[in-house]
Amino acid sequence: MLMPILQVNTEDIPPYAIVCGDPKRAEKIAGKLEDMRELAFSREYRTFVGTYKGVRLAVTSHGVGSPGAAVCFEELIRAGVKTLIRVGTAGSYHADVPAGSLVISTAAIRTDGLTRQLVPDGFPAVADSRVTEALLQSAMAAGEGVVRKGMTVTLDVFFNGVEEVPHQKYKAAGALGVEMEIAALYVVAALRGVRAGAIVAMDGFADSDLAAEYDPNTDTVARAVEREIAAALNAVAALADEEN
Ligand code: R1X
Repeated sequence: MLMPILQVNTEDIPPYAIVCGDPKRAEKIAGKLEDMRELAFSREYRTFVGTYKGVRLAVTSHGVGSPGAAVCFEELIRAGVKTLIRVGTAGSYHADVPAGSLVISTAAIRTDGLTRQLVPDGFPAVADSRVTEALLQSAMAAGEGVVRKGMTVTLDVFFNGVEEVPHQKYKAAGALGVEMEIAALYVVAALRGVRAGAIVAMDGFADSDLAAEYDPNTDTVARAVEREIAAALNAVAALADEEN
């Protein structure tokens, strides 16, 4: 069956998928696969399939923001994906988790509008614990650099308007950083009974006092993205190994 938005056929989609915002990053991840082929490039959703350490997986870009990303997650799941890992970027709240650090998101604070229209207030957006553990292990093995796990915030806002985003409160409550899609991933995965996890490379500081130096296009961030890609691919291999 053809998925209407991703434009991929169900029979081509394996049970594992790595998802990322940027179609160019999807291509970069796909470049590390054997027997790789591109299935479709529809809107912001670019999908590849291939094999890593003997495991078939899909790689799809989901664009920026929860509503569009949720379309991607939903169609991948309808097509047969059972494990989704987001490989993304996020802004940090903590000086000791600077640009170049990796964070594995155990849960997302739901400040987005999308999940409010899917589930009631109080419904948690949580990662699968086994996927989280596999990501942590593989991230620590993926080279030098800070690796942390903890809560992240999912916002809809990227550029501020006139309303204040309460970053200081999220930080005080224990969030490590902020991005724009993980809550959608965890809620859609929970609703559809599949497992999901996420790893993000910190690309600067979201906190207002530290945000002045924001530049996501640095070598430091590029190296962290390489590490998180390796971590996600090896997590997929480890998770598939456990199932065999
Ligand atoms: O998740 C956020 C969004 O997709 C992080 O980076 C993007 C915006 O640059």
